[in-house]
Amino acid sequence: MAYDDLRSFLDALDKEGQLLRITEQVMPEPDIAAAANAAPRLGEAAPALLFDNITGFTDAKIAMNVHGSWANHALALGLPKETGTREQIEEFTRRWADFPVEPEWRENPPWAENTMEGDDVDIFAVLPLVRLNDGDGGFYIDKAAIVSKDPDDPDDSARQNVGIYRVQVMGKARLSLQPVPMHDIAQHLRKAEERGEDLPVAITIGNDPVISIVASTPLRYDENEYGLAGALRGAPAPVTAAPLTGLPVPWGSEVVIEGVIEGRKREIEGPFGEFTGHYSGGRRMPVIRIDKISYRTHPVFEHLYLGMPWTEIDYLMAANTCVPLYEQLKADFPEVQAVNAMYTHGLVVIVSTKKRYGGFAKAVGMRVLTTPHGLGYAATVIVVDEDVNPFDLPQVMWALSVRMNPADDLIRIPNLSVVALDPAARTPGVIDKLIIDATAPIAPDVRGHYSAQVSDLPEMGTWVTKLQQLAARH
Ligand SMILES: [Mn+2]
Repeated sequence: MAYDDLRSFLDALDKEGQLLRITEQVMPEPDIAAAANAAPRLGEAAPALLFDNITGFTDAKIAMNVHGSWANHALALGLPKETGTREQIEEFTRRWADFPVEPEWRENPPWAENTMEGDDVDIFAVLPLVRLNDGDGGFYIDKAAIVSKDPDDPDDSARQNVGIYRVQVMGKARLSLQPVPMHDIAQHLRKAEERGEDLPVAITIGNDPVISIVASTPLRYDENEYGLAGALRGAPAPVTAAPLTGLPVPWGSEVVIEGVIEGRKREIEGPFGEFTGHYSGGRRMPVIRIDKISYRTHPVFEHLYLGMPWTEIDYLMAANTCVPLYEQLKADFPEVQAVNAMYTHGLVVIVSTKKRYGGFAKAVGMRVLTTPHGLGYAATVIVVDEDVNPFDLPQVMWALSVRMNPADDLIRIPNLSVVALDPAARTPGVIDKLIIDATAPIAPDVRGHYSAQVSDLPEMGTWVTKLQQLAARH
């Protein structure tokens, strides 16, 4: 089942009992964010929230927590809502094999219904903006898919980019944006500024659920996000040309904002409560001039609460971080079995692998650091053997307990790149990275005094069944 817009997905969530319509009147602050903060506390089947009765607004609709549970993530991929975490990642991996699927160009996008341009632009008249955490420096748009082209090669669709970056509202026609240096839009902006140009952008809000997933996936620079969307949807992603910039944008968005990142200008942006569970302070960031806004009548403003994990972003960026890392590692090291990079945006990565020879696991760990994800995240890499499931944290703790000797198995590499948002770095953006080899040494790396490993008794499986039957009768 492929959803072409947010509304059809919200309807599907509703039918599945995965959407709560909050019809009682609420305050824009703090109710919207507090409810979205609360939603994931309801467990692995937490619902999306749709608010349509907000004090001070007429006809405003705000959707929160749309991807904020494993049940909703499954439905976004067209899977039954009961699908387990590991199964969702395995299915994501299977669909990756179809990547890329060329997008489908469509006419007459629903967001062409209403427009404002030039001096008439007023973002406050389109979006019911609300602040998220109580220390935020202003209104944010933090779940928009932002489209840009490589200024040196604008016709190469592989080098186009669709990404989610945090955007602060600075005025009725003015935004600021945080382009993390490891992300593709930062390369687009650098090239534009080297040419002395502005960078045209389209900021698309309220997208079909797969767009949000691909826009937050750590693809290689020359991989097209719509191509992944087609593979994940099992149908080409519907796109259309944005009216002012011609940028390829999702056909089904609620709102499309077009403008430019103004070259070589910076303004103070922040603070903002981030995925690290900490505020990032104010920093000088690029600014956007809005030239045109197109929007559906009474658009649904899709917004995302983030803070102390787990929140919606942790579900949104779990499978889509694990799978590309797995594929990129596997290309060099077919021995790699699985990758778990779902904790705090993959600042910690756990890899299970077979080994060719002594020292091999450490090489796998080093390779993680040079992937697109590793360049900005992956501060700690834990490598475990193939008999350890990296998604089973008690097993990972066992590997750390008995297969890791701090004398030989900790590799610390100084001064590597990391997102400036990582609060642990001494200098923002630079950190020492750690590879923990929690695999058992093999020849010629002969260390430790490992005797034969204790394995489950052959009769254990039969006894599991027997005990379950006895317990059921009890
Ligand atoms: Mn990209």
